[in-house]
Amino acid sequence: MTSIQKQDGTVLEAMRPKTRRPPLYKVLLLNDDFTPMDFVVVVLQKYFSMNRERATRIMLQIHREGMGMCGVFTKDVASTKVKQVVSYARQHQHPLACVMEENE
Ligand code: TYC
Repeated sequence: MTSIQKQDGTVLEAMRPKTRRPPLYKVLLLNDDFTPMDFVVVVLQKYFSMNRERATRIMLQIHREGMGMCGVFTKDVASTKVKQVVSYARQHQHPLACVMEENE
């Protein structure tokens, strides 16, 4: 933070702004043995606006590595996406897990 040294030796320090940017949240999909690959690709396209190529790449990365990031959002948006994805997966009887975590 900028500080100003006055002639009498006093130092004026600017105060830290009292507002902080709200934390952002990663939305993650977890791998499992039962959800079909095609279904995960559809989820990534439908809820995370990915084209088919990118969705396929992310799905395969989750399949190989156990989890993967779908995007970074504000808390409300992340929480809505998690609910929508889980609800859509359950409607189709798939165990797909979707979680959010603070983006440190
Ligand atoms: N592992 C699943 C299969 O082999 C595919 C899959 C990918 C499932 C990503 C979940 O988040 C996931 N059918």
